Amino acid sequence: MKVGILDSTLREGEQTPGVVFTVDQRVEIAKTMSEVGVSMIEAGHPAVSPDIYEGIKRIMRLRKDGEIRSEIVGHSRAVKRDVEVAAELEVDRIAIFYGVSEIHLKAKHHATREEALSTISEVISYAKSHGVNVRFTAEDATRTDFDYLVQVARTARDAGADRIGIADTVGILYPSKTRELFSNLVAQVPNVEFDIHAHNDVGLAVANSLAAVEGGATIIHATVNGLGERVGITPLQQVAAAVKYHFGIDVIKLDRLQQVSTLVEKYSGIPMPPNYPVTGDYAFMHKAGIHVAGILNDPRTYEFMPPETFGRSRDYVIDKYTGKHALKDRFEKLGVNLSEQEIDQVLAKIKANQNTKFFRDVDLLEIAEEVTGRVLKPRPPE
Ligand code: AKG
Repeated sequence: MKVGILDSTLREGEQTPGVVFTVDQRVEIAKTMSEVGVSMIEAGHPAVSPDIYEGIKRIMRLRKDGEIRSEIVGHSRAVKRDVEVAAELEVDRIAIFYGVSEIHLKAKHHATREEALSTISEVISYAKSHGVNVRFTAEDATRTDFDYLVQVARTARDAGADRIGIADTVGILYPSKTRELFSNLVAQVPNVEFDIHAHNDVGLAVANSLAAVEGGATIIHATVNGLGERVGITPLQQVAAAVKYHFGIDVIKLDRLQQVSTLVEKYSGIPMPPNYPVTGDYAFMHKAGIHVAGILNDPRTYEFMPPETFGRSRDYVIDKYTGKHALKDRFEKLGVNLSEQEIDQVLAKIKANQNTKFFRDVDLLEIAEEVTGRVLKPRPPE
């Protein structure tokens, strides 16, 4: 099994409502994504606006100087003018997209199936004449008649595309269908590689991306924090963790995920929910007494991914769910010695305050002083 990541934070990610990256931010994100080790960076659609054009220009300078190692992809409609704009930036690859479902053919392109095939072929050949690699993306591929999709993919390959993107544009796929779709495409359209671009409308983007890889896709499109149109596409942190633990493949440096997530959270202005997988504040935080007692004995009781893999550490919450183990551990960490009986008394007070959401260390010390009648000095933090 072979798989890499295309990071589309700068293209699909900027299509999130309310998100606009500056040129400097675009360059910083691209540099960081290259350091993190993604195979490809979709750096934007340069015909859309001057700042995207300028961003790609600066990214390509770093690429030429060897500071960015990931392949740089420029996005393009199946329109010659778009291809020319991307080609003049000397990107490694131009990604040309065209909606191929009946809905897209009729409502957007006003084209017959045959007309669509000839546009696809002509524009790909035109891009190839600029000496650049080409990915063709079949937009809305997952609502496209399968036999026609095969025709589209063969046409794109024969015109010179070495990768075909299968876009689940409306997020309608389901994992078993995804696997079947990709294995059938791989069987019927040889000598080309496939990408999966999965939207997350019902939360299945990660599952569909994994299923696509099982079916033979070799590149997964992802964005940091799952940004993208509507509710976004496959989140990088989730899919990278899943590929690591289910397929045993390190697609990127997992211990840099927290840093990229925080960077993109800052530049996008889209806050990271605390209960978000891998990079949310609560991803490695435990609460119930039984859980905390378990992880204090052996973290594997309630974790299958060690937080250290992601450059993080585990923690637990103190509230009415807390048990004695957690409380003893917390006071030990604070360097405060309490007898068994004192711990029981502190715990009783915590449980009596049922509406307190988090007992901080200062709150615990205050309760402990009240219970013991002693002035307690915690060990200064390291
Ligand atoms: C979509 O259909 O949602 C896309 O953004 C496809 C574009 C591409 O992957 O090239």
